[in-house]
Amino acid sequence: MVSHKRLQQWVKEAAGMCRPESIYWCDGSPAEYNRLCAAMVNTGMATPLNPAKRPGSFLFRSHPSDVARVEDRTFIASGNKDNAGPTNNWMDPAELRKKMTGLYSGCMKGRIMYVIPFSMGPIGSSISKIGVEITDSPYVVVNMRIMTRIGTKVLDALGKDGEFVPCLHSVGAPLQKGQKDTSWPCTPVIENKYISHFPEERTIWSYGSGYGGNALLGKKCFALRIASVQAHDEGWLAEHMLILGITPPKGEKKYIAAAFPSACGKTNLAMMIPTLPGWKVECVGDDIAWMKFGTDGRLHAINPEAGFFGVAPGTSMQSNPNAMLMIKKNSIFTNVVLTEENDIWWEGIGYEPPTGKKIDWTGSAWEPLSRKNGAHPNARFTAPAVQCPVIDPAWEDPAGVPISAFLVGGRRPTTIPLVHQAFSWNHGVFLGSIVGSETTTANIGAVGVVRRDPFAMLPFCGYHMGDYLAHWISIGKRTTADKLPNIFYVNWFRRSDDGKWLWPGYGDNSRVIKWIYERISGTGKGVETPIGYLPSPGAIDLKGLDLPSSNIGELLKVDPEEWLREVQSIKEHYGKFGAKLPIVLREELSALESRLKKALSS
Ligand code: OXD
Ligand code: MN
Repeated sequence: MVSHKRLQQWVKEAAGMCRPESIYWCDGSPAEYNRLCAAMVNTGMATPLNPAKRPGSFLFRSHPSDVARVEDRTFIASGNKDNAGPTNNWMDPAELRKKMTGLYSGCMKGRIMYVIPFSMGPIGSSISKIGVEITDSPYVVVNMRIMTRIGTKVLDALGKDGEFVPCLHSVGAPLQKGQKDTSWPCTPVIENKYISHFPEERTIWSYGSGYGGNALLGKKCFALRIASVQAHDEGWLAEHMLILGITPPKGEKKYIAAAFPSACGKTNLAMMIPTLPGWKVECVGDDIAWMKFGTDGRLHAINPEAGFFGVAPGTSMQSNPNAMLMIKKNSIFTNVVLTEENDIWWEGIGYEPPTGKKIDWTGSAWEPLSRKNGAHPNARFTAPAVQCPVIDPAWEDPAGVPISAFLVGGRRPTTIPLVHQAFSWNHGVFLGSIVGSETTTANIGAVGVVRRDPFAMLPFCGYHMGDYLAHWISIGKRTTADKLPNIFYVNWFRRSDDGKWLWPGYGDNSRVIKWIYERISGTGKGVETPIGYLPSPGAIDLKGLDLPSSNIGELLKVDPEEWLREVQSIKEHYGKFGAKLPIVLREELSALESRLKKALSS
C-alpha cells in the first residue's frame, strides 16, 4: 500500500484523465521485468535474441516516425517566456496544459498504466533525486529498469511525504475494444508529439513518442532539463557530461568529467582502453553528471543513471571494446538488424553482416548490397552499468567522486588544437560557452558551419542559456581556486587540408588525458599562448604512435588569423544571449581578441 498521499492523488488524477484499463505499480523485481518482456514477445513488440549468443536480450523496432529525440517538439513552459531563453521552444504553461489535457484525455484506453517510482542516483545519496513516471508503454518500463533504480525500494525511500518529480508519459495511441495493437504504438502525427517541461512545478508531460529521451523521462527530461533548473536554484551542477576515473601506472586515481555534444564519442571515451601501457580508465557514467560541493570544498559527481543508452552504429571492438562486452547479455536493442541466427548487427560493428536472412530496422528483409542502412543511424542499446567491464568501483558511491578536471569539446576539423587549458575558472567557462561542432553532412544544413553548443547543453538546459553561463561563473565563487577543477578544451576531430584525420582518437586519446593528468598534478609542461596553455613540445607522450611530426605540429598550432575569425563567429554566437550573457564572458572574449592581435603584430 502506497503511503504517500500526494503521489496517490497524482496517480488518481492521471488515471482519471488518461482512463487506462488498469493501473500497475512497478516493484522493480527481476520477475516483473521477465514477465513484461515475455508479454511483449507475445504481442510481437519484442523479439527474443538467441540465448546462446545474447542471453536475456531483446530486439525492438520502432515506428519509422519515432526514431529519435524530437527537439522541435520539446518545450520549456516557464511562466515567463524570457526564462526559457532564445534557444528553447517556449509555450505558455496554461495553454500547453490545456492542449495536452485534451490529448491525454482517454489516451490510455485499452492499455495498462504503469507507475514507475525511480531514483536518479544511488538511493539515499544526498545528490540523488526521486521521480515517478506514469507510462502506458511496457517498453519504457523495462528500459527504465535498466537506466535507473526503480520500484519498491524507491517508494520506501520516498516515505509518506518525500519530494518527487512527476513525469507523465503516454505513447498517445488508445486502443478501442477489440482493436489489435501495433508493434510500436505512438502518434505518427508529429504536431501531436509534445515533450513538455514545467520548470517552476518541476513537472514533465510527454505525449506521442515511445523512443529514447522522449519517453525514458529520467534521462534528458529530468536529469538534465528539470535538474538544471533545480541545480541553478540550489547551487549545484546538472551537466551533459561523462565521468571517468584515470589511474597512472604508479599513482593516484583522478576523476574527470567531460561535456561533448551528441555524436562526439562520449560513450567511447568514458570506457576507453588506453593505448599507453599501465594507464587505466574506469567509467562512472557516459552521459550525465550531477555535481555538488562536498565538505572538502571540491565538486563531487554522481552518475544519476544506472545503465547505458548508447548509439549502436559505429560501436565495435575497435571503437569501444568494453561496450561490445557489456552488451553481450541482458540488453535491449532498438532498431538494429536481426540476423538469421537471431543476433544483432549494425553498420560499423566491425565485421561484415553474416550470411543468411537478415531483417532491417523497419522489419523488411535486407541485403547489405542494398543502398539502405540496415540499422537506423540512431539505433540504440540499453545495458546495465554493472555489466561494463571497466565500471568504476566507486560508481555508486553516495558521496560521488571528486572531480579534478572538466573537458569540453566538439567536432572541429580546423582551428581548435588537440588540447588547451584554460587560464582560470572564468576563462574555462568561456571555453565551455564557445564549444560546438562543425556540420559535416548535408542533411543537417549547410556543411562546414560551426553550431555552438555551450557545455553541450543547448538541447538540455531547462532555462535561459545566459543565466546558465552566469550559474557556471557563480559556481567558481563558491570555493577556492585550488579546489576547482581545471578546464580543458579538447578536439579529437582535426583534419588535414585533404580531409584526413590528424589524430587517431579512441585509445590514443589517453595520451592527451595523460597530459591533462600531469597538468592537474602540477608536473605537466605547458606553454602560454593567446588562447590558453598548450602542451610544450614533447609534453604529449607519443611513444609507440606512428604519427608524422607534421601532424602533431598542426594539431598543436595556434594560428592567430584563424582564431580572429573564430572571435568574429563567437561574437555572433554571444549576440543571441543579449543582456543575460555574463559580462565576464564578454571580457574574456575581448581579452582573447587583444592577445591574438598582439600575437599577430609581434
Ligand atoms: C543522447 C544524446 O542520446 O545526447 O545521449 O542525444
Ligand atoms: Mn547525451
